[in-house]
Formats: sequence, C-alpha cells, structure tokens
Amino acid sequence: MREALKQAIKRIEELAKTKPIKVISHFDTDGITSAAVTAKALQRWKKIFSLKIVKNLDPETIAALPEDHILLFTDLASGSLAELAKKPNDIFILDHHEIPEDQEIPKNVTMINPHIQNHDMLSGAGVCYLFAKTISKNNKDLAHLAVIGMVGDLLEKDIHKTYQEILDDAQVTIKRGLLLYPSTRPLDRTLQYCSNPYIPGVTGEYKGVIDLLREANIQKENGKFKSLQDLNDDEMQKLITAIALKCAGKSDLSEYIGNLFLVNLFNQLEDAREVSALINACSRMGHSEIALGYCLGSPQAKQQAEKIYIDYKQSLVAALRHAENQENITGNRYTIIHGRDHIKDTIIGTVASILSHSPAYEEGTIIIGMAYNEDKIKVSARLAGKKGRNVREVLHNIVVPLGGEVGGHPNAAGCMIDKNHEDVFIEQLQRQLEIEVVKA
Ligand SMILES: [Mn+2]
Repeated sequence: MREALKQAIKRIEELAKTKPIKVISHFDTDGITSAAVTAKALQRWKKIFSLKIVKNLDPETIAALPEDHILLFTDLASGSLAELAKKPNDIFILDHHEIPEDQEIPKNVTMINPHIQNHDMLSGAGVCYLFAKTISKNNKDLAHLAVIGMVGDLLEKDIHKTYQEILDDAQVTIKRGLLLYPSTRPLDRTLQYCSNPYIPGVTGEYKGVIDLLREANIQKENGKFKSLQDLNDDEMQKLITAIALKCAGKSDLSEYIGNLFLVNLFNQLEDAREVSALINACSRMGHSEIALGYCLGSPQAKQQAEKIYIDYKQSLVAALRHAENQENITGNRYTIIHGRDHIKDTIIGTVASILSHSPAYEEGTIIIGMAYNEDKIKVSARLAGKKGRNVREVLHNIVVPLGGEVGGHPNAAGCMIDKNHEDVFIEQLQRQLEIEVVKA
C-alpha cells in the first residue's frame, strides 16, 4: 500500500499544478477525522482544495461535483465506482469499504484501499493518515485523528502492525479496563451519562450512580470521585462486578472490557471513545463543520462542539429514562416504545439501538421505537442480539400496504408513516410480531 500511496501522491502533485482538489468525505467520526487529516496534509503541501461532507454518496451528489477539479474521496466511494466512471475527472479514493464484486476499478480512478492492496484493515482515517505521512513525516502529529477514526469505526479490537505504528506515532496511552467513557472524568458523571452500555437504574439517575459506587466500595477522594483511568485493578474489578449485578447477569460484560485509548487533544488527555462520540453527535445534529473544526484544533469549534455534545447527551439520557419509565406496549419477545412528542425523532433510532444492546432485553427481542415528526411518525426497529428474526421484513410487511418504504438491514431498520395510520400500524405490528414469535 505504501508504494501505491507514493504513486498516487506523485500523480496528484502533477495534476494539482493546474487543477484544484475537491475532498469529499463521510459524515461519521471516521469520515470527519479522514477529512481533517487530509485537509491538514493538503494545506501543508500547499495545494488548493475545498471540502465537502456528505451523509451518503448518491448519484445526484456525484453528478453535481465540478468537472474541473481533482476529486479526492475519503472514507467512501468504493461502492460508487460505476457512477464515478462516468465522470471526466481524475479521481482518487482513500477508503476501506468493500468494493462490489465484479466491479473493476475505472481508468480515471486511483484507489487506495486495504481490500485492493491486501493490507491489514484500517479505518478511512487510518488510510488517510498513511497518505499524509507518505507526503511528509511532519504529518505524524495527525496520528491521534487516525486513532479516533479507528475507535469510531470499531476497529480497535485488532491492533496489527500498522495500528501499532499509528498508536506509537500518536503517543497514545493504553489502559485495560471497563470500556465506559469518558475514562478521564470523575466516575459519577461518566456513569450518569453512560449510554453504552445502558445500565438500568444507573444511567441518568444520580442516586443510582451513588448507590452503585457505594456497592463497589469506591469512595470520593478530596471531594470527588476518581476517573475510570485512575482506578487500580482492585477497584476496577469491584466496579465491573457491581455493574454486572445491575445487569442481572443477562448480558455478557466481557464485550465491555478492553483497551482504553487516551489521546492528547487541546493539550489534554482525552478518551478517544468520548471524542468519537462527540464528533458523531455534532455531525448527526447537522454540524459537521463544527466537528471538523474541532478535529483541526479550533478553540472556537471546541467550545461549540462541547455544547452540542452536552445537549445531545442530556436529551439522549432523558429519552432513555423516558423510554424506561413510561408504559410501553410489550408482548412475547417484543417491546414497542412510543415516544410520541417526548422523544425526538432524531434520537429515537439511537434510543432503540442502545436499548437493544442493554441487558434489560433478552436476546431475540424486537424493539420498535416510534416518535412524532410533525404529521409523520418515525419508526426505528432493532433486534436485541444478532440472531434469528428479521426486523426489516416485519416492518416491510406492514408499511408497504400503507404506502411507505422501509430502509435498513435484518437487525436494524426504519421507516416513516403517516400519523393517521398510527393506530392501524400499532395494531398490525403487534399481530405481525406475535406471528413472528410462533414462526421462530
Ligand atoms: Mn469508515
């Protein structure tokens, strides 16, 4: 891959003498950090460029891209090669997504992708970081962004040689323990806003937090609780046991034990998972530019991003508590959480996702979240665990006759329905879910 990068860089160097570059990246954490690494590298390389962040790369977006630019896609575009072949531009792709079978790389496209170069798997930001480092060793100070992208795309379980190199470049501190974040702030706050995992009776409930810490025999020191990363092994073990008890043994906590990655950001040690969640929250709330500014080190963007993130966390935790405390429609291995106007439609999918991973629901349970959006209802369906039932199909069978469309996968799907179909939808949904169980 290093050789392919060198070739690509040489070619960009040549083309950029006469043309500006347009960077197009994805709007999640990996995409934003990819864009930040690439933008910094191009800036230092003294290239003229502009940047665009997109939620998905549809044919209309591709068609609208200027023809007199070099196009540089990061963390996306591997699935859009057929569309890109129609463009007259010279195109470069720094990505890690799979390339559709039988799809050849078009002549106008230079692709750097671990799937093509048979390289260890990297996130988009990891590929962009190697690109930046190949341009100049001075770009080594961008390595922490590649670490945040790695965590954002959940690739941190496999630390191979290249990731070890990136972690070294970023001077990351790694600590083993419970994967709650942020691991750098007082534990009571971390637990109060903890949504992954969602701990029933603790998340969003300060009294529950204090009880849990008492059960774990963790006390305040100098008026405040230690942070997760400051716990000794014994304290860490007690905390894990106390949380496992809260989760009633239904869930396997071992997936929440692993490496904490501490990166240096704004001259402070930050938990890469927390930073990733912050970037994601900003982008989801429609502020990709602030997320990008944060990654590029702007103090003003930092202030704005933190405010957006706090609001997001608070409304998420409030929504989770609402979902837990309200009267839900439950049946045989399903729960329908109707948030109405109490849970925002922008958050209902996340709420359903978090609950589907929570120990409160047995594996195989279908969780359907609903929330009003003016005269429509946003519906999000999730499957707890991975096996067996197809939530996309369940929604599809009901929604298509009502004139709607369902998007997603077998274990996570969603749709919009008209508000005047509310009652009939719920009624048919219940019937369908009962049939599902019999079949399963
Ligand atoms: Mn990615």
